[in-house]
Amino acid sequence: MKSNIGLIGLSVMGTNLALNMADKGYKVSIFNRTVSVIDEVMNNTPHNNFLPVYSLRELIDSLEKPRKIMFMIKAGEAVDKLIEQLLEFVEKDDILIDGGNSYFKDTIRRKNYLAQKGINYVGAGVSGGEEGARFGPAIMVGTDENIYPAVKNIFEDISAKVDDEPCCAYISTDGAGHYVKMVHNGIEYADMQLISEAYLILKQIGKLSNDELHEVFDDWNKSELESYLIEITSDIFSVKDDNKSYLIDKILDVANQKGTGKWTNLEAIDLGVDISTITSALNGRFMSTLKDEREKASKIFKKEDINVNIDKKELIELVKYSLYTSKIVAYAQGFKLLSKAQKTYGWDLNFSKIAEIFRGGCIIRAKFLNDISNAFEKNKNIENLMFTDFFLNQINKNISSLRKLVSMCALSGVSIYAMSSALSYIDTYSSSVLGANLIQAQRDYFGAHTFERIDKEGVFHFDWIKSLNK
Ligand code: NBP
Repeated sequence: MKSNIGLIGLSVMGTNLALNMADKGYKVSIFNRTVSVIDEVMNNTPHNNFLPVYSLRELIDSLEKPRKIMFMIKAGEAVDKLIEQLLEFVEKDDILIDGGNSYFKDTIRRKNYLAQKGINYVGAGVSGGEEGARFGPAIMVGTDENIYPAVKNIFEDISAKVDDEPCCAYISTDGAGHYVKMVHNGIEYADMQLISEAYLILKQIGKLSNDELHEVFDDWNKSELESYLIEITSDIFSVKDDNKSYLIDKILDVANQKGTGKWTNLEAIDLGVDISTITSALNGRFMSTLKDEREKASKIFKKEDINVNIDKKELIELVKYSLYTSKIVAYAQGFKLLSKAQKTYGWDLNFSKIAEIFRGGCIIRAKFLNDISNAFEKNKNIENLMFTDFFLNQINKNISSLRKLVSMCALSGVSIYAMSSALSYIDTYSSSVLGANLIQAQRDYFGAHTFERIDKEGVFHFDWIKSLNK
């Protein structure tokens, strides 16, 4: 009996995805460039539905046609190299599936390259890390619509389920799946940064103990903030190390990053979309790595005493609703970027469906995504998530909390990069007047860049210097 699918790349993600597929009854040919890894997998995590193969030739011969070959390998050059090697063996109508975190423009390029050779290409964004891969990731699929049915069943079967619905969807053509995964990762950065700011405020201003923080986050996880990240945050505050000290207090205050957050931000700059709360999260990570400089600066820069007179309960409520409001902004920015991308790259994106599949398997899975999905379902062509009735109400209800908290942090010198940028975004987005008329005037003054007027159609230039007799 031939295998249903081949899986190349038996590192963490590949091995777990292969096990997930095998559990669901698919026969999987497994292969890895360093072939000793194949034996390690067969020894450590054997499965009756695994067929170990030790060369690409053997892999090709083991698969039913049209062949489906998925790779879970390091993104970048490795994928191009592997595609070149596979081209020696694959036949017309075979389907190559890249499940790694590939850059979406690479996926578009590879799709077009392979299309010339009659080979089908799928760019699948797979979210959820090791556990997701093993027990149910969210899968965002970019490919030609007529190719999707060939991978739909297997992807739906292995994906996470929420209310029996698979967290897997056809997104649009070529790089759309990897794009949505990239934006998902950007939102994940913002979510984590906002939560860490909530922690910082409660710790520095509210002087909450780890036990109290555990309780607060546990409570929040029973509210509109219910999410995987809030849940694990609550857990984290309760964990002690071997010396019976809280582990969180022993962890260095530095957070690195791997690159997908950077791609989201570069892309937003390319498309001219403000995703400042997501950008703040990336900047927050950059700044965190300057630990020595920050230590030095903290001793020489003047700061007010963090001694705010506020009731603990009141502070917790302020932080809760500020976190919630800022989170709305981060998601609104992510979806705004998707909206611009669909126009730029010719995709047809279903925002409601995208929010729906984020509800399971993903690190950003949250109750809140139901509200996003419903909001977009009712308002398919809305310009901004913040315009939808539900979120508009939430923002108007909670903006004063965010305003009060940001002011309090500004006065006491607590760093809240992302929350303050969320407030600025709302204020900028809801300002009919921004002062950009002055920027037009300045540009025309020094560079004759011209300007538009509110009282006449057309483009104008004014001789500012001459009129001033300078
Ligand atoms: P890695 O990203 O660490 O990649 C290791 C795998 O790539 C190994 O199997 C390695 O084979 C293979 N590989 C390399 Br490196 N160069 C190759 C080449 N030229 N030809 C063939 N194979 C090559 O593995 P991972 O962490 O399991 O992630 C796999 C993919 O999934 C990545 O794109 C990653 O970004 C993405 N992803 C990861 C996570 C996560 O939580 N880790 C989550 C979501 C998505 P070797 O054994 O011979 O070196």
